[in-house]
Amino acid sequence: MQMLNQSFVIELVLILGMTNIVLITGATSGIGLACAKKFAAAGYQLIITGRRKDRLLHFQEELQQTYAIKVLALVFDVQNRQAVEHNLNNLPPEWRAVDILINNAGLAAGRDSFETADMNDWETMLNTNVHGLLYVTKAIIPQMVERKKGHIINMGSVAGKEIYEKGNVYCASKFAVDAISKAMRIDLLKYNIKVTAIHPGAVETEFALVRFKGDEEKAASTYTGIIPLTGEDIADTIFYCSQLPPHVCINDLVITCTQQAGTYYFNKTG
Ligand code: NDP
Ligand code: 8X3
Repeated sequence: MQMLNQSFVIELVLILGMTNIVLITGATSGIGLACAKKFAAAGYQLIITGRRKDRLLHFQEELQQTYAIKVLALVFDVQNRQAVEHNLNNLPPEWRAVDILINNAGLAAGRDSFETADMNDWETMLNTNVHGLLYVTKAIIPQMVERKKGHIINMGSVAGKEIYEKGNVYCASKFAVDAISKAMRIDLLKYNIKVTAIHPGAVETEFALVRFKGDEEKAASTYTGIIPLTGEDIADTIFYCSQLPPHVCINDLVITCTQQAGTYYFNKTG
């Protein structure tokens, strides 16, 4: 019965042409994938992106089948400016009016002291978390500016609020996301565009596995003794921010699990 109601509402929304489009970068796992499912369940049309083509196409199919929505899957590396511009400046006409942009694609590479950290890791983090976010946003905002409508949701981190030992350039990249979000909010104010920055603490996704380059033991130790946030917790929070009335914009939101305070303090009691 509940499914029937949901399908009916989605059908009605489609017939009335009320469907909104949400673009989620980094939707092949973790927070991005959880966001894709959350917005799909609410009847949104989705543009999902990522580098891992097989996964992206698998989730495109799954989301379309499960939620009876349209999903456009775009495979590109956000670090590659030409690839970002090629994909996003050539969206099919019916996909151009993106209402919500979730700048989620990102990563930490390594957790090393400043003097021993790998320069390639630093470049990867800055190119992905900062440059990638800028390339994607610049490609999407012209139609938001024109329509005087839109919501940009940037994925920051508690690491963008406080520095921790061996966090160095990952923290710097998320401090940049924090600053860029504030700058966007000010500059885009005249166009009625909402900008929200979300800053999670520890979320159990593939994040730690990527950070520790496939070392499962190290990755698992990130969450030892705590019940971390899940991708779904963050997706619920983002969805809430996106559903507020037109005159309300959450600017900046820090969210941790109950056993974490800031970047450094944990109550690791299991
Ligand atoms: P995951 O590793 O599970 O997901 C990261 C996503 O980003 C994947 O879909 C990956 O797709 C995509 N991605 C990474 N690099 C690129 C790239 N160069 N081009 C395109 N897509 C890319 O981690 P999370 O879900 O946890 O991370 C999502 C965001 O949340 C990141 O910005 C992260 O910094 C932030 N965050 C995470 C926290 C955590 O504790 N997990 C806490 C605070 C913030 P693919 O590999 O297919 O390209
Ligand atoms: C991820 C959270 O604390 O590992 O952004 O940097 S932390």
